[in-house]
Amino acid sequence: MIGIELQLSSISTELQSVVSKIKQQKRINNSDALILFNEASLSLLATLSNEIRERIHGDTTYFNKNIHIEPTNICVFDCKFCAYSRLLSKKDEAWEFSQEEMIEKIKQYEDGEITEVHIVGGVHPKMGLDYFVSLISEIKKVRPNIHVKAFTAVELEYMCRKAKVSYKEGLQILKDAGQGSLPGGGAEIFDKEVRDKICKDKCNSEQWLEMHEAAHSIGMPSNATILYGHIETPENIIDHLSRLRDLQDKTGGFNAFIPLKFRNGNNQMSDIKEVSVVEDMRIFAFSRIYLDNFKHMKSYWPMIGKETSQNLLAFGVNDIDGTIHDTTKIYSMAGAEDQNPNMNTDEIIKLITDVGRKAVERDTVYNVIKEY
Ligand code: V47
Ligand code: SF4
Repeated sequence: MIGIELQLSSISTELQSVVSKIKQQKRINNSDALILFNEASLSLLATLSNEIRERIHGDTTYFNKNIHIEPTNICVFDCKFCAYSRLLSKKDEAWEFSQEEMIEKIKQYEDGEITEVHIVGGVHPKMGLDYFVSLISEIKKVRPNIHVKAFTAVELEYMCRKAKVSYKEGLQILKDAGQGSLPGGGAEIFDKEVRDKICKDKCNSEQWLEMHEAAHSIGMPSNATILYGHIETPENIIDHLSRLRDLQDKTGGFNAFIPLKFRNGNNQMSDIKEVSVVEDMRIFAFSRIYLDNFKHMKSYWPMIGKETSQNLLAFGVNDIDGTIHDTTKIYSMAGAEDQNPNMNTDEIIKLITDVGRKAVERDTVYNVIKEY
């Protein structure tokens, strides 16, 4: 308390009134948010976001036991930040797993050893709705209890368009096959001008939001992301969070928000310098404060790093995703430090408890599996 009073004495009256709103648990509007974003010190953002985190979760920090399956890196789209996709013409660096190979990957883990499979990949012109319905059904046959969190809104929009079904119909077909939820990728930045510069050809912002609304309407929860640290402005970030907060007010279907730091390796935006860890901390804390109707704030460690994820536990984060078992290439190909992302349960628990937090294993939808 003394800390925040000292901080308040040296800030503008505009920022003081924003802080006072936050302290009274009142919603901040977009002009308040801009003042907070531009004027608040890192320590003020830390104090405010940590208070919110501790009010909702105490010291609890969630993780899960999961693997990723990336069916292919062949993609019909050409996002400028993507280090991972290969067009059909550059076949030498492309991969395309068969269903049998993907099922074999899952069978490597005993029933219960992992609770979630996260499936996201390139948008392959020949892998459509039927293909993925069959994949999910086969997964559920061999591991009936596993939660399938699959396909970004970008992949889903393409699948539904090709199959000539509405978003709701397509999602219902996938749900009936056993899909449990949607990951948050593909959101990038909703502002049209920026989106057109970094990923013009894939699903637009309105379609991304409609897809998630359709999922929520049939009882499939989802996550949301933002791709930050490239050409976006503070106004673009606030606009992005504002559209997510509005949809969450309407549906309540988002579980977690995951800020994704732009990594500049091997892509068409490599000339843009990556932002500092201080900037990471500011974005996470700011998002925790602004998104007052999101319960969970996740730091995805394969992308941002283990140490930064640990530090972010003091900046609003209450979830650090899962064990991963070296099953994703999206970030290592874009220059993330960890070329073989893998953490065993003991390492994850140590990462959390070393900074005085409590480690709790969860399933995908935040049911508690084990407290440590
Ligand atoms: O949409 C691609 C991002 C996302 C880069 O919901 C990049 O639990 C930074 O959606 N630098 C896909 N980011 C990953 C994703 C995800 C990951 C972990 C957990 C969850 C979840 C979702 O990866 C893409 C894009 O925003 N991405 N390239 C890059 N160079
Ligand atoms: Fe394709 Fe996804 Fe890469 Fe965009 S980010 S090019 S949609 S794999």
